[in-house]
This record gives sequence, structure tokens and C-alpha cells, in this order.
Amino acid sequence: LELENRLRQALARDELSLHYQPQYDLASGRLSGCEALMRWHNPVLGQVPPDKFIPIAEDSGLIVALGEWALGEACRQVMAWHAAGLPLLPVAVNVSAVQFRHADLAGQVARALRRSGLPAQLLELELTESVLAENLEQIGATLQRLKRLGVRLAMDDFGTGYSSLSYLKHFKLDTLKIDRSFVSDLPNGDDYAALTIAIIGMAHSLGMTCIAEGIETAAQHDFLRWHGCSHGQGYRLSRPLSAQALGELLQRST
Ligand code: G
Ligand code: G
Ligand code: G
Ligand code: MN
Ligand code: NA
Repeated sequence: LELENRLRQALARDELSLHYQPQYDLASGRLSGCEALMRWHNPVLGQVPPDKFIPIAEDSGLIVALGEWALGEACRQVMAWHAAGLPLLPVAVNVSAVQFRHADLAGQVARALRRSGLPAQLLELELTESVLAENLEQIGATLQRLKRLGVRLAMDDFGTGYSSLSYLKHFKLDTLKIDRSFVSDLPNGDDYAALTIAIIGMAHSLGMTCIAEGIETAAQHDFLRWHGCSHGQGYRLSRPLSAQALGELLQRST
């Protein structure tokens, strides 16, 4: 409860920030986008990891406000890099199932786009399988409003949940992110290797972008490139960076 109370004040006290993990086109090696990841630094508690505070934010409903802040901040930052003469970089923002249930998510996204001026196709929302496992009537309407706004939709942590594969086609998701538990066993975990190859083929045959998460070694990087996975992210390529550091990376990569 102490954590919850402190989290409640974090927004107003300016304790939250976003870091950005670069995403790369694996064939060309070029920077292709980034994933925004929330960070909380509290003067008393220090740096609190998202694994600790996101669940608390979800249980308390605070995630609705934090999530809206993250959407607005990510869109604003991409346009700030652009205003500084850097290229427009696609950004992906994580969205919790609670935001789908309790917030006017499409309204929040529309406002973030309008206020920042970010072109909608440069914003991707990362949904978890648990979102799509919910009441189809209810989420279907929100997903359609989001598609009409023109933002991209990604399925995060693919392979860890229980969703039917047919959801991928039914909801016309744009991107599939292979969970890092698959990637961490490559290239020698035979079952994971076979599954990963199958997921890459399925994503591409559905016309989806496929991003492998958690690439930590050269061998994993080589395996995924060799098997045609279009995009990747992970510590081997880059850790999540501050906005300042990502701006410097953008500067160097152009
Ligand atoms: O790869 P291509 O230039 O066809 O990209 C088409 C769209 O896909 C881009 O406008 C962008 O929105 C999205 N996109 C491409 N690469 C990435 C990436 O690495 N991360 C994210 N989040 N979106 C990407
Ligand atoms: O950044 P890190 O890898 O430590 O994130 C841990 C977990 O917290 C991941 O599952 C990530 O998706 C989640 N997370 C990070 N930032 C956000 C955010 O802005 N919103 C939501 N809903 N989850 C986030
Ligand atoms: O669930 P989601 O994919 O949003 O989680 C993103 C989390 O994964 C972030 O907390 C980020 O710090 C973490 N992450 C990013 N790259 C790597 C990696 O190569 N290895 C591991 N173990 N974690 C990573
Ligand atoms: Mn994610
Ligand atoms: Na993930």
C-alpha cells in the first residue's frame, strides 16, 4: 500500500520517464523503430522496476492515468526528435488489458496523436494475449476504433498466453512479437527453434511484421536473421535508452 500511495503521486511529482529500446531491421541492420518502456524513480524508494509497479498500477486502476501519460509522452518525444532535425522513428507503447477494460483507450490515443501531431501509422500499440482473450464484443469495438485511427497493433509476448492463433487473422494485427523465452533457448533448444521458425513463417504468411524480443547473443541474432525474421530487439542490439541517448543514436545512424 505504501508503494501504491507513492505511485499515486508519481505522475504529479514528475517521477516517471520513458526509456526507448531500439528495434532493428535484421536484414539491413538499420534502426527501424523503438519500444517505449516506463521507468519510475522515487526519491525514497529509488528506481522501482516496472515488474513491481505495473501490477500495482493495474490492480489499483492507476494504470489508466499512467498509460495515458505514456501514450502522450511517447508521441511527444518522437515529434521532439523530429523537430531537432532527426528522422521520424516509429514508436511502440505497451497497453495493459486494464486500459482496454476501464479506459477510453481509443479516445486517449486520438488525443495523443492530435496534440503531438504524430502520424498515426508511426504509433504501434503492444497488446498482450490476455487482452484478446477477453470479451470479444467489447474489445472488438475498441480495436476497430483504433484501426480506424490508423495506428498499428502488435501482439506482445507471443507464445506465452492461451489465445487462439486465429485471433491474429481475425483482429488483423500488424505485428507479432516473439516472446523472449523462445529466443533465449535459441539456437540449441530444438523445440523452441522449431517453434520459432514456424512462428516466423506464420507471421510473414499472414502479412505481419515479426519482431523477435530479447536477442542477447550473436548466435540468436544469426539464427533469427538466417530464418528470415524481419525485425529484432534485445540487449545484443541495444538496451533501452534514455530519450537523450536515443536521440544521439538517431543522429549517428543518419
Ligand atoms: O518496413 P516498412 O518501411 O515497410 O514499415 C512500414 C511501417 O511499419 C512503418 O511506417 C512503421 O510504422 C512500421 N514499422 C516498421 N519498422 C518498425 C519497427 O521496427 N518498430 C515499429 N514499432 N514499427 C515499425
Ligand atoms: O522495461 P522492462 O523490460 O523492465 O518491463 C517489464 C515489463 O513491464 C514488461 O512486460 C513491459 O511490457 C512492462 N511495461 C513497461 N513499460 C510499460 C508501460 O508503459 N505500460 C505497460 N502496460 N507495461 C509496461
Ligand atoms: O513484455 P515486454 O516485451 O514489453 O518487455 C520488455 C522488457 O524486456 C523490458 O523490461 C526490457 O528491459 C526487457 N528486455 C529488453 N531486451 C532484453 C533482453 O535482451 N534480455 C532480457 N532478459 N530482457 C530484455
Ligand atoms: Mn512490450
Ligand atoms: Na514482450
